[in-house]
Amino acid sequence: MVGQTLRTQVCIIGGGPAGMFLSHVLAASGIDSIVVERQTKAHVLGRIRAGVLEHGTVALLREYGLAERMDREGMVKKGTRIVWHEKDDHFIDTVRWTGKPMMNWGQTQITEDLYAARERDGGVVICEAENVRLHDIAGAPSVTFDLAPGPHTVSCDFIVGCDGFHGPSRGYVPSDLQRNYERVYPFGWLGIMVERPPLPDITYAYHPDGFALASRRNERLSRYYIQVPVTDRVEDWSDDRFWDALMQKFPEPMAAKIETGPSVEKSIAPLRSFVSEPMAWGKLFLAGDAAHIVPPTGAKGLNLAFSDTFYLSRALIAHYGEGDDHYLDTYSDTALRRVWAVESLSWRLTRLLHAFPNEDPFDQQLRQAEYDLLLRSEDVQRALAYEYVGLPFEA
Ligand code: FAS
Ligand code: PHB
Repeated sequence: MVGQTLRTQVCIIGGGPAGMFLSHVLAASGIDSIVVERQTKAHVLGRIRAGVLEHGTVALLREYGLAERMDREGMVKKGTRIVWHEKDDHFIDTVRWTGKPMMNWGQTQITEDLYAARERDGGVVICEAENVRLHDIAGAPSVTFDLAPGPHTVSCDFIVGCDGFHGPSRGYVPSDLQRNYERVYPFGWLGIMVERPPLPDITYAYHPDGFALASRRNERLSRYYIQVPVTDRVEDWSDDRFWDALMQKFPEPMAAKIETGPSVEKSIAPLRSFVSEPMAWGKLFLAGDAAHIVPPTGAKGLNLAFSDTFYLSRALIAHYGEGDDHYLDTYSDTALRRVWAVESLSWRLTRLLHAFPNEDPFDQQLRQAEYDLLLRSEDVQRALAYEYVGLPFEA
């Protein structure tokens, strides 16, 4: 069987937002990379996931020439609203407290622009690669995979695992060194996309019967989520049942403004908090969901993938540019400091805004007390806005 042997500086496993952005940023500094993706390009671009960008992520997309469509069609947002059963709303006003806006722009659109940019710039992105294997990570690393007409090998200086939670890369960190931390939630998010105008603000709703979220993609496309038991299946939820459940979680005047319609996409995402340490071993580096997962309550998953690729690209550019390995040597610790801070925020918002089965009256009183303090303390409001807009990147 005729195989192929390719050579590059950085072999990136996974063509999601983390892998594609890293390849794009490295190319801007003249560093070669090859992206190896298991799925077809159409499959990757068909995914509907995140929709909220931190201030720092927006700045990165602008810096690397990926913002033209975002700045034309994306929606700049001053913050996110929380509505609470039988209590006043709270608006997480990131502009008031930090001077920084956020952006409502879909992960799907970002990934489309990344694939277009790699194609335009002659980037090597290999899709439909099967049986990806990593070799000799502590020495002369290489990656092998199967793709017609035969086995392929990519020899490289470094391997970056951007292959998501279910990808193989994380499994190559020696188990005696690896520490995994996990929390699996007893509920998921049932989300729909509907071709109707959205509410003016992205709005989180706390209701004793569970969490709901009203979000948007553009002026004609809205995204809604409700909390459902982790055992539920999409087929259990007709559109009518979804709208009924969503409406009763929002205060009536706001529910009356929600424009319903047939769903054009419907899916359930399980909720998980997960961190795998270290994020580097030998010549292998992990970035994005390959190393950590946050529940979507804080809208941080995609943004963490971008902060990892910011730190890792800076490190690889210093390595190839000045032969300086300080950032490479400290990448895992630096990235994990931000990961854990964001895990903490995402866990706190998930605990605050979801109804947990088996929670007792003490838990419920704590939740009410936490929200009441947010309503009356400007210091607490400022602190939440500081974390929600996106923590600054470490120098
Ligand atoms: P991805 O998972 O995006 O990319 C990994 C890539 O690696 C994939 O293309 C995969 O096909 C490829 N891969 C896997 N195994 C491979 C192998 N063996 N060989 C080669 N390639 C392989 N975040 C939010 O902020 N808001 C949300 O609403 C939200 N919703 C989400 C819904 C779902 C169902 C999921 C799973 C995540 C959601 N997230 C959300 C988080 C999401 O945005 C992720 O953080 C983001 O996709 C992370 O990007 P990557 O690290 O690039 O990983
Ligand atoms: C979304 O728009 O999909 C979205 C918004 C806020 C979140 C999670 C998802 O916290």
